[in-house]
Amino acid sequence: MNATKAKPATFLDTNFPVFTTEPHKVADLSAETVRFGRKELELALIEMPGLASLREEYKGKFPLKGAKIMGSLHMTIQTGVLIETLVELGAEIRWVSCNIFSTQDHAAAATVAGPEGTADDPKGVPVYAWKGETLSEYWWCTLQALNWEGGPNLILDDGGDATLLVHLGAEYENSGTIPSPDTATSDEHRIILKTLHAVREDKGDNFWRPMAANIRGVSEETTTGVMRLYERVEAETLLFPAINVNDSVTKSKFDNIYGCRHSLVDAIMRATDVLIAGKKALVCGFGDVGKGSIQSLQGQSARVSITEIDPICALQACMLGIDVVELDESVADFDIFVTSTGNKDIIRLEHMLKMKHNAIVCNIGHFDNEIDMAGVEDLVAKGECEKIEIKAQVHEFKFKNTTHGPNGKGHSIIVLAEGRLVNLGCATGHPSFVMSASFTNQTMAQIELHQNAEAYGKSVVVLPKHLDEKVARLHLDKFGAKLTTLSEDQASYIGVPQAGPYKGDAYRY
Ligand code: NAD
Ligand code: 3DD
Repeated sequence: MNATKAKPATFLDTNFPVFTTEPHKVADLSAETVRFGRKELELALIEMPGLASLREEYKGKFPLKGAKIMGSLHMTIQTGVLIETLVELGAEIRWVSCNIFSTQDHAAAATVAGPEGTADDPKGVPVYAWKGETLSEYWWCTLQALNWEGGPNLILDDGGDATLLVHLGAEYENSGTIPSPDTATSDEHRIILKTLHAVREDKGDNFWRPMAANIRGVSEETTTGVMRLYERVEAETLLFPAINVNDSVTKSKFDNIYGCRHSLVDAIMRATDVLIAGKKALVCGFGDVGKGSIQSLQGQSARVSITEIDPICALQACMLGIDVVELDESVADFDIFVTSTGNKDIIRLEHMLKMKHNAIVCNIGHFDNEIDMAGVEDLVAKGECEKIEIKAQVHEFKFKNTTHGPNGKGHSIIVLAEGRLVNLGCATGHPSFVMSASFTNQTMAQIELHQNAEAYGKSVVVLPKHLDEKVARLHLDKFGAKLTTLSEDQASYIGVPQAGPYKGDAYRY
């Protein structure tokens, strides 16, 4: 009698093998979806002069030859242009999205097909991403992109999830134990621990340390990911050098501000079709993203207020005629709520219970812990609130025990993208031109790490200012901007090199 062949282990509740042999996994690799994606990649490149210029500058030189880059960054059309720029510069790539709702499926398909391939004969890069992943599928995708013959030697991260998985994996292998999923502090934390247990069962207890040792560095895209890196420097647990791309001026003072100015109301309108003009809108946090979000809402003539903890940012708001309010006291006054703090527990259940009927609630920060989604989902589980899907990433939460809704019954709130970043969950994120500046910094950071990672030790650094100014220069022609030339005499008068950098490191743009 044949011994029954042991069924390969499946990964958590996904029914996927823990490690797949599939070269990619996307929602739809049909010819039409690939065509649509390829066309949008072509159009996007024209709007991404920084990346186009780097492709030209490094044509035939392959500065990233030998680089094996694992990318965890929203799989959008703009990211597709970044990926194909890195490939043109010589890199090998494996890619996932850094959010369960942010993938644009046609971008994923077109990136798998590649410029020389087709839906039937894909010649692009391995992408494991689709819009609407479950959390288990999300971490499965991250694991597949890291699982590479000989391992990746660079990471390009947005929010730090890929960096986190490698660090936790190596840490627990060193300590000899992986905490039980029962000790988890959230659903996502539980899934991460289960991921690490599944890997150990499948690959033993020396899978992550060799991978971590092979990784020469990471470039981090966003504020929250950078915060996590500095926490590791503080705790002396950072395993490899990191370049903080977010704090390039041509990233955070453009993407975080003008990108959100463009994409916040785009998302609210696509999700709800609500008139924003005249409505009272509250933005929690008045940093770069908060400033862009306020401008976005003001562009639609909303009446805007902010909350802040930082007196300097609060004073900036006052100077712009924006009210600075305290959420607990004013929650019932607003029609639209946007969190942009990079912090957690900003809008809590007690706030939701006091909100106007059909108030719109969304987050544009990186993670979904700014809004207490776990708290409101818990109320749904208890039967005290009904969750109604209006359409994908748009839900009505109908409270049963409040009395200020229609006919004195329970009120509702409309939550977008389930509390995840709304501009990528309910729209397509920032426009190509803005992402061009961010991704030109990313490409420069990857080249710097590939060429000089060991020079940085286990630290977090920012790209030098002359590269920041180079990124800005690469984007001026598109606007027909004409720079003034600084004379030698003027340069010495203000004490800067004639060719720049034109500002000191302490300068605040
Ligand atoms: P930032 O540090 O410049 O701004 C955050 C602001 O929130 C700060 O001014 C801080 O004082 C304030 N804040 C913190 N805790 C608060 C609280 N409890 N109440 C009120 N205000 C509080 O950061 P940023 O660059 O604006 O990024 C904010 C978030 O947005 C981060 O998670 C970042 O990763 C993310 N981000 C998202 C996008 C996007 O496209 N969705 C783009 C860039 C950055
Ligand atoms: N982000 C916003 N729009 C994006 C797009 N179209 N493609 C990729 C990523 C995009 C998020 C970025 O702003 C990222 O830099 C961040 O979160 O800071």
